[in-house]
Amino acid sequence: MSENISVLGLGLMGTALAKSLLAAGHQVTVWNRTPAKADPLVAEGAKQAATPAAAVAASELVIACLLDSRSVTATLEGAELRGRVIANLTTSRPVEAREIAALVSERGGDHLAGGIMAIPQMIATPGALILYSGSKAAYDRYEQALSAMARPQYTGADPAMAPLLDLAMLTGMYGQMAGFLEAAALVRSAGYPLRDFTSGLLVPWLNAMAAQQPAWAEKMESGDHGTDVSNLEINRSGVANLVRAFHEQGVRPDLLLPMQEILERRVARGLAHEGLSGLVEELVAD
Ligand code: FVH
Repeated sequence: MSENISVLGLGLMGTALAKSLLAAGHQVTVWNRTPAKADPLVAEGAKQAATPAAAVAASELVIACLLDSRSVTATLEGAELRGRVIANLTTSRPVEAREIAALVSERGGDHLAGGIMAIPQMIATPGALILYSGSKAAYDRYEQALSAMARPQYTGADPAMAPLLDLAMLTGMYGQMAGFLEAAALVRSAGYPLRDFTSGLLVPWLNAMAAQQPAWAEKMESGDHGTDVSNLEINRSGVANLVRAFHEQGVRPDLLLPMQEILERRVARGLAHEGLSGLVEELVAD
């Protein structure tokens, strides 16, 4: 079914989103602070709105994909939101998502917060995922239209949930990147070909380790951090050994040191018998 959909923000991601909606046959109205960025989309059939308020007036479903939450709030200022669904796909902190949801609701609109798990080139391809949270009624009404951009997944009524899961997925990515950077620096110090190490050794190893994560997650949920794999004493000694090897190879272990500190702290509490899942308890702020 063809829908009227407005897109606010035509950066790299907003442009990809608008393109995918046009390709799926929707009537797309676009607005961007720098108007010239709309030209290629207009050539493909989009209508260009002169102001954000005009773009919001044009469609019941409005997708915002802007720099940050502040630019979303500023862009929506003065627009009539009554009867509109604002799907904000701008990367936001959980607190900001709740604030924008409240603002939209006060002005008579419905709200969905989104977390885009894709780069622009992945939009409208099978690997792309967009997490949503907030109004279930709005999600159900527009699920099919949203699926033109990426596989949609609803994560709950709390508007903060999709942004939080988005940030959690990014956290996992940066953690993996940190491990990769340290490993690459160590391997490079020995002159072994990095490409062979990465595709032949590291990636299969990381995949095997990642397969253990659901079991660790169960332990975290239950609070039972017992292990039959390797306890914290073994891991503490293993990481200390790693840090020494780094120094011996002339490589800085900077990205590994926080992990070592957390391991030491947990063991110092007398919990050396636990498995690695227990370290999650050390990350709760006082
Ligand atoms: N690009 C990516 O890979 C990702 C992946 C996952 C999620 N994001 C998030 O998407 C939001 C937009 O990112 P983007 O890549 O499209 O970013 P830019 O190409 O830099 O475009 C930014 C747009 O925001 C407009 N803008 C900036 N400041 C304001 C403002 N004060 N008022 C109104 N609009 C504003 C900017 O307009 P202009 O510079 O063209 O006039 C662009 O349309 C972002 O949350 C990512 O985290 C991207």
